[in-house]
Amino acid sequence: MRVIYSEKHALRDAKTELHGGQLVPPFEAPFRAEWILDAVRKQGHGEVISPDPFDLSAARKLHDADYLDFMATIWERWVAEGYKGEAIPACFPARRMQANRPPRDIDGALGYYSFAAETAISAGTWEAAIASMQVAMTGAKHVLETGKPAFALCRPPGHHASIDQYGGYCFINNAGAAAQYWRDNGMRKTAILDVDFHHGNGTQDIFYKRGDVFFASIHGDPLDAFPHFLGFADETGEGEGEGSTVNYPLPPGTLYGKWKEALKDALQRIVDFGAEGLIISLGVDTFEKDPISFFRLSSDDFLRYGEEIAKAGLPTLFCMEGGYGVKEIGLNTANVLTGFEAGMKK
Ligand code: Q9C
Ligand code: ZN
Repeated sequence: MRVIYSEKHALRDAKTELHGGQLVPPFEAPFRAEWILDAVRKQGHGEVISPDPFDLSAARKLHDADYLDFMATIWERWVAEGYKGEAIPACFPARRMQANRPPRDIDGALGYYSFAAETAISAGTWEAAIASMQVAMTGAKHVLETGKPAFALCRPPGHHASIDQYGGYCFINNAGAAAQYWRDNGMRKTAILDVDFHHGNGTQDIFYKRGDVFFASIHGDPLDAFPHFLGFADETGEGEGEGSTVNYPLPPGTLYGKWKEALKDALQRIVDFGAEGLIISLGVDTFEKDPISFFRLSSDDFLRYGEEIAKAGLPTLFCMEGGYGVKEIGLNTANVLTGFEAGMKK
């Protein structure tokens, strides 16, 4: 399978993540992309290309202009402010406060344009986020032109990035940019299936009122897992998007058997919707040994579900999302791609 990768991912190298009351080395770190690239090469997905230099015009259809301006300038503003650490928000527009006036003050702006505090912004973060979006869009282009699958090795990930907020290690919605690319280049209906352990709150937010991009997510029940405040089964879309969002929140300890039922249901819904292409938000943090998640998929389960996805018979782009800590993130990611290719031949 064609792989798209950019060395610029390494520019996203924050030193801190707010975790358990401490500033720890981030779970979302450069080694992830290197381990994944090694493993996909090892399984023969060796045709690795660099991304095309796409500009932000697709991203502008997903994210608000003021959010993108904020992201482009926050690090230099933070440095100019004289702060010593990385940029972390500490004050948010919470219940019964007003969330309609972007603050002039930098600490206020950080809280306004984020929904969580674990993700520290550092030098190079924005450049890496743009490269990651280009990786996704280049994958989308490849799939559209050839009809063949591709793996966009995106880093930083994207599925938590909403219309106007970053968080959960995400800044630009890469899968969303890929879907937008398909829509802008002739595909009438597309679908994003999010199999990352965490709910794709950003992707859902972006497409919630749109009828052209179906969104399905299988994830840890928000009552038990990040991002906590979105991803419930009663969220089904709004307006033209009514009926084109579906969530499968699942409990702690979920094994492949139950997870696969959700996957099959989601794929059926996507086929019934009439999607002409499928984007997989591929997080491998569903793995039993993931350090921050609570599903119990084994490495072989990733092979199996890759095969299931192929049965939908759609032109497919895989966009990397989460998966942390353990060496198996590479194996598990490569297994999905290998399983998919095996499924295509059946
Ligand atoms: N400090 C993705 O998988 N909070 N993002 C976790 C550990 C944030 C996950 C708690 C998790 C974000 C793309
Ligand atoms: Zn995740």
